Amino acid sequence: MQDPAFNEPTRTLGPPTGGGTLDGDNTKAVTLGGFGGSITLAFDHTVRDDPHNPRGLDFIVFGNAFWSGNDPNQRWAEAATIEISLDVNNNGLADDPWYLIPGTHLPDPPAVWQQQTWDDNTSDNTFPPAFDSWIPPGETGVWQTFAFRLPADPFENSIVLENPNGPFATDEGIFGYADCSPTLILGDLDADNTIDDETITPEQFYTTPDDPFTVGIDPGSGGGDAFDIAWAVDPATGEAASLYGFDFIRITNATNIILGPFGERSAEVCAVADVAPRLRLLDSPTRVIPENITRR
Ligand SMILES: [Ca+2]
Ligand SMILES: [Ca+2]
Ligand SMILES: [Ca+2]
Ligand SMILES: [Ca+2]
Repeated sequence: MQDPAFNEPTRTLGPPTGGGTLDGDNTKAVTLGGFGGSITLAFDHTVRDDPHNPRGLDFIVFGNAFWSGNDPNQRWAEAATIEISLDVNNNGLADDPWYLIPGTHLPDPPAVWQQQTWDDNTSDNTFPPAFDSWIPPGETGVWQTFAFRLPADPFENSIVLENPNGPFATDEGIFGYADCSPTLILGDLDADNTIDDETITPEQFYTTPDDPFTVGIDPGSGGGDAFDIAWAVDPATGEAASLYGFDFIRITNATNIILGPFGERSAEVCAVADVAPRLRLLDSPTRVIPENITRR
């Protein structure tokens, strides 16, 4: 895009910089580019499908989405699909099978596997892009990108991503995709864009997942879109992947739309976090047996 730093993939490493519910913060954002644009990231450890994680949610992807008019049922959002892969052959390379999180709107992934052809001849409008600044770094000539395309309704037809459950819904109708939910400002424990805890660290704040099934952001969560490893499926068969964890994550722009002056609709990624397991309370006795109390 216009700002070359938007294409700098190392920006996705480390914690996000939250913009809150009213605006996205782009200081750490990487744009995925047009349809099929993707980024693949590696963890230095296997992210586990850990039953101690809150609500069983194992990882969080942070983008620059925000609420339109501060209404959580109307999101400025550019959805991206999530695929995860376990380093089965233990060679440190992402050369193992990929599994898709289908989310709410990809019931039959093979039916929506699509390609987009691009070329670097911006004056010929047979293929996009139409501007030199949109050509991804390193691409020349003609190239293709691929993705599981999200349905036009609700992802492409309207500028704001509307909750299919209605304007006053409390149940979230769209989840399982990246860059749909705001990243809160560090220390804002109740999603009102004012800081409640000056001392909380990014490592604490941005590892507490929001409940993706309910509208709005849970108290204490730093926002973002949270995922359960158990949601992953083999995209060819729909069978559960049954992964105990993953080492690699691929995030792919899954909408194909060019919005006049806004340019390509492209998802942004600011960070990915392994959820912190819920801390166990101190193990201690839970009751006193009265008849056995002895005092001196
Ligand atoms: Ca899980
Ligand atoms: Ca490997
Ligand atoms: Ca607050
Ligand atoms: Ca939520």
